[in-house]
Parts: sequence; C-alpha cells; structure tokens
Amino acid sequence: MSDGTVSFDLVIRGGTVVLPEGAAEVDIGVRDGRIAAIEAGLPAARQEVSAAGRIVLPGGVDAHCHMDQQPWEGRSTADDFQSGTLSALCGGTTTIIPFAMQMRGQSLAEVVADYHERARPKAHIDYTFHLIVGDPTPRLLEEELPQLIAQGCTSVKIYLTYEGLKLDDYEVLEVLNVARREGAMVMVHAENDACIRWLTEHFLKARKTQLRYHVLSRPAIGDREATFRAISLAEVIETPILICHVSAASAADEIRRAKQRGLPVYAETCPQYLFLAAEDIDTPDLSGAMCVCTPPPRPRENQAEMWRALLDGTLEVFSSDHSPWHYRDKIAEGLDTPFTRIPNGVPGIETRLPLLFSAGVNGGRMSLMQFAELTAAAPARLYGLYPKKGVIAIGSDADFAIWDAQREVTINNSMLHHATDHTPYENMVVQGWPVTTISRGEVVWHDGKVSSTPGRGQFIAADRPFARQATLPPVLEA
Ligand code: DUC
Ligand code: ZN
Repeated sequence: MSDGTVSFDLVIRGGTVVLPEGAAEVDIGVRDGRIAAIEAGLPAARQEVSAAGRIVLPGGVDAHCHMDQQPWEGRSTADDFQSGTLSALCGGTTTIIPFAMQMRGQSLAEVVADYHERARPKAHIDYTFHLIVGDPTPRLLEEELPQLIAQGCTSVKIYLTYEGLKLDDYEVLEVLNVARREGAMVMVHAENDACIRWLTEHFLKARKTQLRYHVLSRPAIGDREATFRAISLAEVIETPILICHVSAASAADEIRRAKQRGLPVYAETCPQYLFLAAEDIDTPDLSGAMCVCTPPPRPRENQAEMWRALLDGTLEVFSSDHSPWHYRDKIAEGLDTPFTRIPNGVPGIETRLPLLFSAGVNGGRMSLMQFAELTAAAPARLYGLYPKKGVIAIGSDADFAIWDAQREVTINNSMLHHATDHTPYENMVVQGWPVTTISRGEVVWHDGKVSSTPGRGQFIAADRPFARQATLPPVLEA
C-alpha cells in the first residue's frame, strides 16, 4: 500500500508493524513527516531505521497528563512542557493532551492563550489541550467555550470535587448542553465531594491524620455515586461523556451497566490503579506519600477488577495522569504531614507504556492490537485527533514507538527523564521497552539517546469528536 510516489525521507525496515487490522512484517515509508507507504521491500531512503526483531507501534497518545499547571499552596509540579514532553518521548509517547485549567474568576480564553505560550517554545512532541471549566459563567458558556472548541480544543474537563473547580449538578448540565451543541467531549473527575469533605473533617477532628486516611476519606462508594450521577446528567442531555481515571470496580460496574444500556459513556484508567494499591500508601514512614493521588489506588484485590474492565472494553483509554510533585514538596511538613497537606498526583508519563506492555502484552493478557487501541488509537479517536494521530496508516503522521519486547528493565528514577525526584514504580521489573521513538518522521529517541529539540512539538487543532447538534436536547422538546 503506498501513495503512488516512490522516494522516501525515511524507511523503517523489517519490523513487526502493528496495523489496525493486525500485525504484519512490512516496511514503512515516510515522506514529509507522514506515512506514505506500508509494504514489504520498500526501496532505500535517505534515512533507514532497522526494526528487525522489533515491534513497531503507533506512538503513544497520553490523553491525561498535567504539565506546568498552577501551583497548589505555593508548591508547583515538577514538569514544564520541556521536561514533561522529553519524559513522554523517552517512554514511546508522541502526543500529549494536558489541561488548560480555568479556576473560579478566570477567563478560560486567557488561560488557554497563556498555556500556548508555555507550550510553544518548550514542547518536544505534539499536543493539544483539554479545557478545564471551573467557572461556567454565561459568558464562558456562550462565547469562550464555543470559540475555543472551534479553535481546536474540543474536549472539556469538569470536576465534581476540589474547591475552586467543582461544579454543581446544574452547572454540569450547562456544560454538557454546550458540549452537545458543539460536538465536544466532556470528561469528568467523578468523586463525591460532600462525602470527601465530611469524612476528612471527622478524621481530622479525631486526629486521624496518617496517610491511610487519604484513602479512607475518598471511598470507592463516592466514586460510584459520582460516576452514576455524571452518567445520569449526560443521559438527560443525551450527550457523550468520558469518566476519567476510574479507580474502583464499583465505578467500573456503573460504566459497564451504562454501556450495556447503549449510552455513549467512555472511560479511562491509569497505571496507578493497575500497579499500585492502597497498601502502598499505608506505610509506617512517609514513603507512601509517593503513591498519593486522587482517586486513590484501591485495596490490592481491586487490581484484578480493573484489569477485567480494561480487557472487556468497559475502559477504553489508558492514560498516565502524570502529575509530578517533588517528594520533598509532598512531605513538606515533615513526619507529621497530615494526609490533607500532601499534594495529589504521581509521575508516570514515561512508565505508562512499558508497565502496560510488560504486564498486558508480555503477560499474555492482551494482544498488540489491544495495546495500540488503549494507548493510542482510542484516545486519538475520542479526542478528535484520529487518524492524524494514534494509528499506523497511509496519510497519518509518522509517529512511532519501536519496541524491544524482550528487554528487561528495572525501573528506577535515575533512568527517567521527568524532573521529579521519585517514581512510585521504583524497582519494578518490566519486560519490553521503547528503544526508538519517531515523531513526524524525526527520530527523537534512539538507543538511550535523545535527538530532539524543545519547541519542535506542534499544537494540533483537534477535530470535534462528535457531530454538532443543531437542536435542543430532546428532553426540552416535550
Ligand atoms: N488527580 C487528578 O485528578 N489529577 C492530578 C493528580 C491527581 O491525583
Ligand atoms: Zn489528572
């Protein structure tokens, strides 16, 4: 299969290439940053990359990662667009979707303009932005949001918890209504806010401040309720939604049930819910703070249920939720740091793909096609980037990760390229690692060496993932 012309800038030769229809022993010809041919025996090109004995996968699309976000109580996450995208590409990811975050009182258009300035000179790989709506004023809903969606930021994230960000149900309906009209995706952070606040207050009053109360103050039942509520509100408006970072079997059950009823409900999980557990937070020292994130990892036996949900199609996206605080900032208040004072989030943009490849593909749980779907094609499709991103096909951007499926690696922080001082996956052994990453036809990572420059990454204006709805939600037609 080729586009008819014969000369190539780059040929990736002799690999097992993971195409949507299956894996095949073919070469890939690249011209002008795009895939121009996929067939065996392509002629020599200006640049050749041997993939003999290797697996060629679409470059990863990480649809949930936090870069250069606003500080929390004077503390900032470690990665800006430079270190964060470097870490991403060294882990086989070629596209990211971080968050332009509007808090109460801010103009989202100004936030997005500022975020472009932060990303443009620094990003190594391509990106688009999700829009976090924290203040759905009439002006935001009627002017800013439609304009930003038209400019290529076609997904909106909303929170059901967190001061300064959380929306009430009325506001959620308002956002869903605009998203329906504009054909945008709405992604939801679904935890029950009142439950978290009530439990937290009671634990603090009883001086129960240790790490384990981070998990106990955010029970899975709260996620189940918030997930069900978000699904219900989207059902009223008749518009799709995606539930972010599903952590618990009970929330996954609600999503499965909604899908069985034919609702356009999508969902994501992250490495921390397959590879970390509540027990990793409940440590006698403060090291468990490295695993503190929201929603929290659940008791270890929950991991099997998350795998089941990932493999049976309940969860279609696997993202990192990379949110890299320095450990020193996590435990800034010393040994007595109460759980409420630990910033939430774990780093994971570079380890996302190797962890899943090792336990999923090499562990015999999933095929290479499923891996490509979860880590690249599905997020690209759901966020309006497909087929430019997320797939190896003629005309798509030439974004690849070439994997040595046998390579055994013991993860430690010193080998990673993020700017934070720890990884929660320290000393985990994985089999399979991306040894070469190619972004728009440029080799940016090969055999342990980076050959990329900050600022080469481009903003991608995403398409609308869904058709625009000219009519009112059907519930209003009664
Ligand atoms: N949870 C989130 O939802 N985002 C960033 C970090 C975290 O723990
Ligand atoms: Zn997040």
